[in-house]
Amino acid sequence: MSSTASRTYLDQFPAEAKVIKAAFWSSFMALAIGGLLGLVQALHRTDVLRFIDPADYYTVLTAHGVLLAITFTIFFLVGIFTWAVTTSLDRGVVDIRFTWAWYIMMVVGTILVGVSILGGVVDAIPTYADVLFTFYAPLQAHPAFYVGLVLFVVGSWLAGADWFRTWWAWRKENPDERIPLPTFMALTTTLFWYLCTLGVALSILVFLLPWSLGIVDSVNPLLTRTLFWYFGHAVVYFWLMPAYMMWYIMLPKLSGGKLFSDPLARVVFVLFLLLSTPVGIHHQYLDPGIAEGYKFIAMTNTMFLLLPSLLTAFTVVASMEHGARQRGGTGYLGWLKALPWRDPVFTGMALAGLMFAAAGFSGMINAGMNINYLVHNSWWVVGHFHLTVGTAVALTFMAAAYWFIPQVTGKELWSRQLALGQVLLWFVGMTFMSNAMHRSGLFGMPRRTAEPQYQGFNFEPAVGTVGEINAQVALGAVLLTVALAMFLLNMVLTSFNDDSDSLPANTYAGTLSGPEDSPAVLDNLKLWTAIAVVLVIVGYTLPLASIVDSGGLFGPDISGFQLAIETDPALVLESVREVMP
Ligand code: HAS
Ligand code: CU
Repeated sequence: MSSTASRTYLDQFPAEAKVIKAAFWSSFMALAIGGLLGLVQALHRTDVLRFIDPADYYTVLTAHGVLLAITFTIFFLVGIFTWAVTTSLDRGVVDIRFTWAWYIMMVVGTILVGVSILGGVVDAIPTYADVLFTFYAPLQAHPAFYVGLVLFVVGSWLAGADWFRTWWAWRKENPDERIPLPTFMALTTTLFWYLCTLGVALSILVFLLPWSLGIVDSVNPLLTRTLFWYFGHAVVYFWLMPAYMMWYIMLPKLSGGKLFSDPLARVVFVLFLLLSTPVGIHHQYLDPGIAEGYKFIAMTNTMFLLLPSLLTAFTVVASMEHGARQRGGTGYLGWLKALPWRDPVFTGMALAGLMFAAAGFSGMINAGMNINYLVHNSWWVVGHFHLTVGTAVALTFMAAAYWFIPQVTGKELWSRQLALGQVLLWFVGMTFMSNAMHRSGLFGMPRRTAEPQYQGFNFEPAVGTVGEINAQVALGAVLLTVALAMFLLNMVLTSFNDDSDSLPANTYAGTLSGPEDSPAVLDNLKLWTAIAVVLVIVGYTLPLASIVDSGGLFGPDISGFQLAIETDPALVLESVREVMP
């Protein structure tokens, strides 16, 4: 075995490394399929290449959204949080069989969900789930879809329990020590995940699943929507927190320095625990049936929630600057040149951070109640989340994988050049695609439609044309797909690589200001959880009560929307005439 200094994660924790590797590969498989479907949609929508039936568009869109936003992200998360907890506590999980159990549960859930969606295009499979990744009523899926989601989420709950158990075991042996930062990050994230998934669990188990099984006749659509968004905003930070963790504990080291402030990082994660959930109504500014006052409260909370990200921008960039100056960088901005731009792990994460700065601005615009009316349900929103989850998160994960896969397999990365080209190409592709999507939203191009043709209208964007927007989106999508293929190729070839000479050691960044500089109360997880619960009660009790009061717990008698979409114009016209004679 190699010396302590150059030990990889595989050397230290061979059993855990196997589970983490499995989680990463599950994540990559979702990325491969989900990503390819993204290309299919983009080319269809922009009218560049059409081979799917427009009626199947929503099956493809659902698979794209679920596989990327839920499967790819969360499998990667459980992998790196398991790494973070075991590495920073320097001890293995309590019982590796338990670890495999939750992983397998998540896999079974994913397969059920995937097959349910596939039923939408394969006649031999009797399921359907064209409900998009936001799966609220009145769209209805086959029961198998909801059961799969439940298994997946319960699997993630058990993963969280696994991290807590490991920490409790460590605490017994180290009663007086501060929680190491990576573990602190994993635990606070897990706590808000428990809190927010209660909403989606309630929505599925009490309403959507019984409704799809025919046990109840109807549901209150606004109630299931509100419960979804109670979860649906916090889930975006569930995706983001592992990326933030990488920016805090890897980027400073890769830059050649140390994390500027451990206490500030703790404050940030505490703020996410407190504020991630009571803001979900900012996705419902246009929903009738929720009073403006509650929307205003959600907006105010959202604006407070910008703070932890702004603090992150400060701390992470300050750490990078510190690193660059250690490497001989000088000047106000000249230090940027001293950063290790040839390292794909660094460059991928730095570019992801840079794009997140832009994503933050579009998020602030979304969050403004009045300006949201302009962009809601337009392609702008799709541009926003391709910068956030599609780049800040996805690009960070891919860059991190260039470091992690060698750690958990003991094999050297196959090609650093290919990796560097890959992260750059992702950045360029996303610049084209997301910028065009944002702009198109400003002149009203809708999201979630296969047929956004404008021949019948006199359409006048302030800058450019519909054709130019479409061309940029299609070009961006093609570049992203090439980047995705480059990533997967590198991962596969790394797995078959026989070289293991220069593997990086399993470490993370030290700190300039450590936990001893922060008050011990920051580590009081019970206190922060209690406050988070109170904030949720304050933010949600009244809106939920009034939704139930006016729409009923199981709603007025509303049946699910038809899942087959009519594409024959004559029949569409006829059905419109029925409603509006
Ligand atoms: Fe969002 C819609 C508001 C962040 C994801 N968002 C969405 C949807 C998704 C999503 C998926 O208020 C669509 C859902 C659907 O299908 O309908 N979002 C926000 C706000 C933030 C925000 C205020 N969103 C995210 C993140 C996501 C995500 C993170 C995924 C991971 N979003 C909204 C709203 C809507 C919405 C409304 C509803 C819109 C509608 O009408 O439907 C904030 O958290 C953003 C804060 C970020 C910042 C940026 C800080 C900058 C940093 C960069 C540092 C730089 C570095 C690199 C490290 C303030 C941290 C330096 C490099 C060098 C070289 C020096
Ligand atoms: Cu949100």
